[in-house]
Amino acid sequence: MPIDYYHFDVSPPCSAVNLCIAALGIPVNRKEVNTFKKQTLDPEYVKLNPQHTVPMIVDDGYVLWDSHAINIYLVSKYAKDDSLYPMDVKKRALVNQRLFFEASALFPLGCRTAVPLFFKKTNIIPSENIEQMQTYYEVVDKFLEGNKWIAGDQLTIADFSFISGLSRYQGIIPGIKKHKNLMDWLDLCKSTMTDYVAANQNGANEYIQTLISRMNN
Ligand SMILES: N[C@@H](CCC(=O)N[C@@H](CS)C(=O)NCC(=O)O)C(=O)O
Repeated sequence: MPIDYYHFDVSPPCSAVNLCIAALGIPVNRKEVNTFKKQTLDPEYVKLNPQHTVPMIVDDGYVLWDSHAINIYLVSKYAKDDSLYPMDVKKRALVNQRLFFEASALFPLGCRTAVPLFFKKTNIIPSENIEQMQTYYEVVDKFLEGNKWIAGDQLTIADFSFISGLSRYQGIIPGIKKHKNLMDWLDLCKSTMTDYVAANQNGANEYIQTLISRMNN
């Protein structure tokens, strides 16, 4: 029975899971939950996921949410090898470090910046958010110093998490272009990730266009 996959493609963490699903080539039963329409607050959804977030999966009755947890689970259960989430202790710890940075710093800043715009609470991005994001661009550029991918020399689930956010944030917060490692890695993701356009680009375009139109009003 295919996995039920609850998603909304404008959302960065859903793109992270889309990219992982595409890389693994596993069939899923896609169910859109539109966060703009607050569908995550439907009582049936909250019963499954009290945090009421997308993405979420239900795999043969097993319910799991949070993009990082989902990608770790999918790779651990369905991948042919461990390349996307290495078994080697030090390689895995590095992937985890990147994931925790994305989950605790990068994504929350993106969220604090985008959500008030999406819900028309403001039409500006505060200067401290711009400065903080630019600092993060610099940090991620350093992660990539001497590394082809976010956590070393091979593609891992850390790349899925980082590209889902950074491909969106770069469209609303300037400053990424001066970071060569980051620009090379963005190009590498675009040209090599499976189903990149459907899994990430389309959602990123809608995210950026919506926020730019909010800022112009
Ligand atoms: N850390 C979570 C973040 C999930 C999250 O915050 N999702 C947002 C969309 S980007 C959401 O579902 N918001 C709707 C709500 O909170 O009701 C993950 O990686 O999955």
